[in-house]
Amino acid sequence: MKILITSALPYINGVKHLGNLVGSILPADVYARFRRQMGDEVLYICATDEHGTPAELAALEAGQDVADYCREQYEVQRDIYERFAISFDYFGRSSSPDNHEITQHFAQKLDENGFIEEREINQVYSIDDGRFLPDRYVEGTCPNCGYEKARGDQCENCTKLLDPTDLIDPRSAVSGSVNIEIRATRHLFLKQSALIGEVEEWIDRHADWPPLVTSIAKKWIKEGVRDRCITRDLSWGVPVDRPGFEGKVFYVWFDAPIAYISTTKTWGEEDPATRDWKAWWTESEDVSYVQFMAKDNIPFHTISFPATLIGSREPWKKVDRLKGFNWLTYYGGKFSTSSKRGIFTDQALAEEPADYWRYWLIANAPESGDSVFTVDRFAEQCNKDLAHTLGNFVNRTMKFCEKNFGAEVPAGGEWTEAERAMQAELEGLIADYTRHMTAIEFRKALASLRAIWSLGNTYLADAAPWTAIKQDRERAACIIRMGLNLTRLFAVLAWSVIPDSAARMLDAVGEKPADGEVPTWPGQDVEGELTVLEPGRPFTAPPPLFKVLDEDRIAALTERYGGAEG
Ligand code: B3M
Ligand code: ZN
Repeated sequence: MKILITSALPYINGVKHLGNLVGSILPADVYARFRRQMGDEVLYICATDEHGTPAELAALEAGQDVADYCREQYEVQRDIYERFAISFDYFGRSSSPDNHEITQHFAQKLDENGFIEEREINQVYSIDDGRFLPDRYVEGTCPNCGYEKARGDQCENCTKLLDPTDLIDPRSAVSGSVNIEIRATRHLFLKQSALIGEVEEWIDRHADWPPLVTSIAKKWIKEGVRDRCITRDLSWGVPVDRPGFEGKVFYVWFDAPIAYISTTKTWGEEDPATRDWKAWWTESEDVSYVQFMAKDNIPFHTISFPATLIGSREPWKKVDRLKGFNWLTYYGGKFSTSSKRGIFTDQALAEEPADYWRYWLIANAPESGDSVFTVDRFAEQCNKDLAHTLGNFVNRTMKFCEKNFGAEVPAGGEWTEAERAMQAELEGLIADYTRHMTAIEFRKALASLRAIWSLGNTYLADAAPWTAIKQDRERAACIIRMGLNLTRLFAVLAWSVIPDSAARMLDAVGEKPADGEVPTWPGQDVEGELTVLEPGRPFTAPPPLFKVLDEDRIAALTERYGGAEG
């Protein structure tokens, strides 16, 4: 099966926080890894979302040319995701030449098919800046609450939605100039109203979508989907190739989802002989397309982007499964990029290894509701599950073996009822885990994974090789051989979530996959899985896999990031 996976494109305006990570890129990565382990042909595509007002504003604030700013920030984000072990097949940029080309292609097709209309609208023009100002580039006093720094789209103080013309004493946010006026300007509108019937029919064919997704899409439709202005008076973006539209670009939300397609094209063109990029994007049963995103992005992916695809009257692949996330809160409040509240991805990596964050975030993914990050919760769960359960199991097994049998899988002894009972229970747990991963239910999946690790510990505690060794060396050998085989199996099962630790475990038992390969997901034959490591196979006990985050460490993290209201 071919599985196309995309995660919402991270905005270019600065390093993302943990809430962003768990809302799209990280779960997409875990799912991509899992499907590769299942033997599926996976293509995981993502890119930075580089156009629009926030990019321009961030560049302005950084005192940089916007193109330079984006180039630098792209590298910063790319590097962070690499350090988080995100296994993109390609991580591109929405500002790429391919995205320019394909965005213009869609605009042309939509126009040919009668879904684009030119309309004249009134917009704020700054005479001193020599440009039209998008709503949020206009600042002034809020007519509702008197706040002096209200933006043209919304007052941050009282949250009232505004039009720039509502503001008292309006001025340009770019230069502060008050020399501004309203001017008529022509823009392109996508006639979503003419496409919404087909979009709704398509949504109705997806009865299997999660309720969060369907209810958000339906709510939008019920509130009335209006034609949407898809051009802007900005210089940074995909230019509109049309007389009279010089100096205008497409709206960021028009070109950003198209970057899923164009980034796939860029990937394909790296090796056209083996990579048929178009096959991934042509409507067919051979490809299953799964998207990951936070819930605020759902309307764009269930309505606007499908309208673009459908309106082209070309057979583009549309999403089959859409996984939406609620919010991860920071001590119950919002993670916030603008007020730098929360833990950002670069900070997280500077504090603890990627696997700790990956594990905690996926175990607590905000699936059925919001979930809460606190340093205490993070430390408590990493300690309990990673250090005390998984780490201790591996450590105890290998240390005991080294001491009593040497650094190789010991021979002797036969399985007893204890091994058979454990295997039967394990089979059930692996089946649960596989089912939840297939259903993209991460919290349930990780509960199964934890249960699998605990089963190993219970088995070891009950079988008690440290007692057995005193009377029956063969029995102890059998238990430890099982412990080593469980270590391998635990690593295979955890690979998608904590890839670095899993690789170290596999390396220890001589089973680390070659570069570009992945450990195969266990099949029906669990007994076979538990006897892969045969007697005589050497191993190298790794240093402890996980450290305990002790009180000092927790205090230090709390002081740096702890819930003080930002
Ligand atoms: N850039 C996500 C956001 O920053 C937005 C996603 C685009 S996906 C095509 O809200
Ligand atoms: Zn206000």
